[in-house]
Amino acid sequence: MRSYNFKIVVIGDSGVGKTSLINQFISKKFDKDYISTIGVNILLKDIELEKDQEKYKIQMMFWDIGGQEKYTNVRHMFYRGANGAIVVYDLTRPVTFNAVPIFLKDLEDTLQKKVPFILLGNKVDLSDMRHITQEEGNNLGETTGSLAFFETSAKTGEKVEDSFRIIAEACIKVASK
Ligand code: G3D
Ligand code: MG
Repeated sequence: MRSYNFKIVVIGDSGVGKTSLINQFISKKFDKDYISTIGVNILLKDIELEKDQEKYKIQMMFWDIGGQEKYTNVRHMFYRGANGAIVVYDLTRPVTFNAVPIFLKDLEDTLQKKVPFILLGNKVDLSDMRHITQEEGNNLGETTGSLAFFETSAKTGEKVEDSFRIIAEACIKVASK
């Protein structure tokens, strides 16, 4: 069985549900002191995947930025060494949708390369408050080059597992090239 460690950064405006999505998906949490000093949470989850008749053991390390996004040097440190990204907006708040290309540009400018990412429109359970249609989300996913687009709910868990597995598979693809 082949083993990999992947660093996945979770980005998007404040309040879109980044922390809630990771909490919905993960099993372990670590290094609280480190976290509070730099405003970053690092959370681990081990998963097993089978792809092209090969088994993989993957440690996914999710980096969740706290309230320090406004500091350029914190952001740069946060992004460094990322294997993949999960970009999140809140489908009830257009301002968070419009921020997606800005987050992606910042990530790619910092890393000086493209990394695989998925786009999530979160809070799909709040259907009465929706402001961004699924089609708009899909289109944004296509124009930005995301591997996949999902509408998720960190509250009900809808599509959370599916989307996190896709980013793991994409990282394997890149790593085994
Ligand atoms: P962030 O880490 O991106 O800043 P959080 O976002 O995970 O802290 O979530 C911000 C708020 O949105 C939280 O509410 C959280 O419970 C809520 N939230 C996150 N995801 C969902 C979702 O899918 N559906 C609904 N209904 N709410 C969600 P509070 O009230 O604690 O600020
Ligand atoms: Mg958070």
